[in-house]
Amino acid sequence: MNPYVSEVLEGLKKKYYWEKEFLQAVTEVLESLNLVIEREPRYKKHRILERITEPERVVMFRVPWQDDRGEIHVNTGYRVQFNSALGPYKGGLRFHPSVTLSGLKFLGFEQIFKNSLTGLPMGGGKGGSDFNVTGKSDNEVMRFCQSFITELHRHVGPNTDVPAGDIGVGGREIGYLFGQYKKLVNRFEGWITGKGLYWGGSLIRPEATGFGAIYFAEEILKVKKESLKDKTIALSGFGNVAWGAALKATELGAKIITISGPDGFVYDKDGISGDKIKYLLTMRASGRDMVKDYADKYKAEFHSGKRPWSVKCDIAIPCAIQNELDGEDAKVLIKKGCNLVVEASNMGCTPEAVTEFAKNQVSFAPGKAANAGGVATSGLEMSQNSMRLKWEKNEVDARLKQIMVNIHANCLTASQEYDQEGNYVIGANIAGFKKVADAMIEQGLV
Ligand code: 2IT
Repeated sequence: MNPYVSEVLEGLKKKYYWEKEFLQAVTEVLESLNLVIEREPRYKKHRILERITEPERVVMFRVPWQDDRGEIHVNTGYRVQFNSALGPYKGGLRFHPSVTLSGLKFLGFEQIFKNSLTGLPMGGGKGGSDFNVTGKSDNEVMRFCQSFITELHRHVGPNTDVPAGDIGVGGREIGYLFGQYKKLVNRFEGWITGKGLYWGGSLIRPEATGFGAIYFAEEILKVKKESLKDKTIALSGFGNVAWGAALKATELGAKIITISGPDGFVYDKDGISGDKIKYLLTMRASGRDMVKDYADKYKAEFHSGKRPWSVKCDIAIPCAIQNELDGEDAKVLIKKGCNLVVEASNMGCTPEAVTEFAKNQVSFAPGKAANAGGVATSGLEMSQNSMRLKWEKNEVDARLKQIMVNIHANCLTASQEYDQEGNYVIGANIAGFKKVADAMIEQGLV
């Protein structure tokens, strides 16, 4: 490893030794940058690696709220404003009991490079809370969101920091956050994306992450002179991302055979298509957070407490949460013939899984490239808000597709330039990094 890269990594491992997920994400990115650091001395001269791994700002705050019985609860809220070299901080809010500062730092760090890859003017950030949405009434969720944004509103804004949804934050939560912000600042403005279609939201934003991942998969298959037609796909999750991926993949002739939730996974040998895909939305809206309901309704196999990676498939697309596919899962998938893995979730695969894919010539698309369609369409929502215009569905979809095609091409070109052709991890990290690093140098030591 390049001595500068290892010096920075070692320093971070000492300084933030308890931040496991953050260190995992940083290690992957920095290791990919070895050759760039060697070929381009300006990055060391300007100490870009130390600067880019430290958030510009972290806001952490108390979120008190009352449940329907009048009991008081307290959660922790965060916003990691990681990097604003390319534009206002941009990235989702995650409400989930597993949320920690380490997790949000990993997500915010990834978001810098993902947003850079989209080619749109967006910096990187992430936020959220350890609040558990599951089992809460609408009123409880509303009171929580109002309390959360009553603090956070002073740190965000259309030209400062533009949040969006993520796990646990969907249309309902974005509505409550938006309404309270508007009341506080007395301005109707595009400071958050994923808004409702009648009040500033963009068409295709709900579908965008899943659509984008499938467009990216198509591009990889094109290089191999293949297509999605008749491919069998295993998905995890059953939320917004899995839903969008299922819609687009089935439209292009592929067959979806699994979805999953915290309770286990469903194997539907007949394929998940048409109304069955619509039913994912019903399950999500029920707030139960269970996929067994699908198995009961459509008489499909349900595997309690298991992940879907033991099935025979051509393509695996993790759509749920970080580290949801590990080295052992990878070995099983490979043995059963899977030869393409597309991360629609952020850091869905462990480093051991990614190593297995590389060893076995399985194509692998990292999340920061493959799931960039979500934030890219958020960027298009920001553009529409700034222009006070609303684009047609086809226009947004065509722009999204073009962005994914460009990201794929840029990753591939970067991998070739650095003698790692077809390594999308290295390609994405290098292509994403260079623009941000050069912008930081051009903007001086801030
Ligand atoms: O991980 C992600 O890219 C998102 N949750 C979407 C972020 C955004 O600002 O749309």
